[in-house]
Amino acid sequence: MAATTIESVLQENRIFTPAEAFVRQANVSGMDAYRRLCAEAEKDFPGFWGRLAREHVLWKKPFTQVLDESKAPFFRWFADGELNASYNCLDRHLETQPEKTAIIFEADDGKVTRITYRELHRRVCMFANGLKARGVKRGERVVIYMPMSIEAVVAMQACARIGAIHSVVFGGFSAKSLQERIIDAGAIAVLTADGQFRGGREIPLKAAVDEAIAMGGCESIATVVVYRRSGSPVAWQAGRDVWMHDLMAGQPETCEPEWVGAEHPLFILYTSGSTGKPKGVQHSTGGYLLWMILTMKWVFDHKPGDIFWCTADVGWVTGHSYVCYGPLACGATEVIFEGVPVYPDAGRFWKMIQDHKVTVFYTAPTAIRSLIKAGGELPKHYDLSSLRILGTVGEPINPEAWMWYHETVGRGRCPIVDTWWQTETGGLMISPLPGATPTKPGSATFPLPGIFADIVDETGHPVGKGKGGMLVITRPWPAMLRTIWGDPERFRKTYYPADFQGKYYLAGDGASYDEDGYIRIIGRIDDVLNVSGHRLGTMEIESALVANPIVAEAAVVGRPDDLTGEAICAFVVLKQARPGTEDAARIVKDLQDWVGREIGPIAKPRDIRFGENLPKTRSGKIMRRLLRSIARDEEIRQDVSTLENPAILQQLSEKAR
Ligand code: 7RM
Repeated sequence: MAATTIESVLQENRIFTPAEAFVRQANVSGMDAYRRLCAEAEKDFPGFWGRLAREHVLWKKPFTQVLDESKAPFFRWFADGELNASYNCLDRHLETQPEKTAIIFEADDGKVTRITYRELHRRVCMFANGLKARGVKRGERVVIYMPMSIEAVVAMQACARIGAIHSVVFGGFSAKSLQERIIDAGAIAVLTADGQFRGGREIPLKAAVDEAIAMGGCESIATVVVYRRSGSPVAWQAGRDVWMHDLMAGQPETCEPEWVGAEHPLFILYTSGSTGKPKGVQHSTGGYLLWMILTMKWVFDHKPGDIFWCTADVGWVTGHSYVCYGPLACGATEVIFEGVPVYPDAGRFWKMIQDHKVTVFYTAPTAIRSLIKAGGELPKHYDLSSLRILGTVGEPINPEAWMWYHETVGRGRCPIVDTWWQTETGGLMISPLPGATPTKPGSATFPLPGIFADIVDETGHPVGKGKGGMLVITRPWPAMLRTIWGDPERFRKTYYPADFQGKYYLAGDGASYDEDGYIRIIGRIDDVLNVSGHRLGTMEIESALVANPIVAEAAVVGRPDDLTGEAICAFVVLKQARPGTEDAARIVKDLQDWVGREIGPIAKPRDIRFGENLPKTRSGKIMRRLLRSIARDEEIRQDVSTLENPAILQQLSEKAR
């Protein structure tokens, strides 16, 4: 494990206390209420979770045991209870509020479509019946590769309804990435669309599915369901391919939910790790759903009159938890947006908040920074008075962006919840409660009730106030990942390493406590980059580069970037001679496009530099520290005495443009 005693250099003393009126109406009202919940969890851990699970989730068969630790770290929650996630998201609202709008969908071109809980339920049932007719059964894996749409939510909910395990692949990933995920999951069906619209451009999706399957190894796929979005022509394989509307036509409008055990996998979502191929993070049904409901109520202070908008794509965990499951389980009205924040202009988000009277708005720091840059004054031209809570997720938010969000978007009235969590944690973990926690810009503040987090040194000892180290979670929690699909050993080694006697969940993030015990997340401690809030393994990008026939060796590091958080820098050794300036520019472009095809456009290296070799120690280890300095155009001050080949530092410092 890397040395990780991190010194916090940032001093932030501004404190924002929630307004009295907000506190009074909040679901968790005031710090004492927060502390009471924490104390309850501390005093009787299973009692706390058992109470909440009985109060907030609808069970077909009640559970008798809350937590089974006998096979730790393979924890089991509410294991003998039975339920259905789609029933909890839809059917429970049919009696109480069938005509309430569930989703307000705004297309890229501005067209708005609303759907009620009754209608959403009907479509989910019809689609679920259609999937069953194609032989999709409980436990089977279904890959979803769809644009942001009501139909994507219908697809996910339909899988949940029949107990099939969905694995959503972000529409920005390439055919190659899609193929790898289809194979790893052993999927029998792919649900996709002809195309999607983003920023006025049409991007084909079905073509990538065809390409992925043609690459081979996907023989398990018997069905490809296609949602007609763009109307553009697509290739068709009779027997295998079916239009979504044809599949649904004539299907019964109700579908008995498949009652599953609480531990039944709800979904697999692939995420980057520091080594090897992406990990299929496997989530459960009961514990996951409970935590989505609780975090909606505690952190987003959910109320029946809210218009909730989480801008994340359903291809990421944030879109699973706070687009597909959390809001619907709470009977919320939510906004789903197909497009991008800067189209037709950088006022799009603000216009949508105004038009739909959004009350709770949840987005990523990278979006906030890009909107500041593209039009920091624009929010002033819109009526944002409906807003009452602002949230961020995905990466550390710099205090400047936090202050802008607070003042210019929230007009100083809205608490900001800076929510720290991961694909693996399922839902929010460290976050302010809007009606309780005094916030500090750039701090995710404290763990939520029932979550036991700490910051420790390499030996697992808590570092204490004013110090930095590694972020760990010291007790299991209901929404935690259960395993890595098909690789339980990798799960154990990655998240419950022997360094801490297998007792702590290692988040892979560095963090520090300030003098008041506030937690500040510093960033990854492993070889994972965070580009625009998206996790990318350096290994994945290196493997993609080396897969190119002209590349001999590659190393990838991140450098800080104002807009995207981190930018990807690649150091490449070619099989041919080191290129001159003109050749270099062409090869850079070729390699960027190559990585775009291998993984997806988000993984394209921003800078590529060429050397005859990489800086290595005598034992052959690449010295990434040095590469990081070079990537930042810093003078090299580190000790280079262990370096085998110091001359190449000069070569690598020359940037190819
Ligand atoms: C939800 C999500 C997880 C990684 C995580 C951190 C970083 C996320 C924050 C944050 C600072 C935050 N899932 N991260 N939230 N860093 N403050 N509020 O992003 O699996 O894609 O990424 O993102 O490094 O480990 S994720």
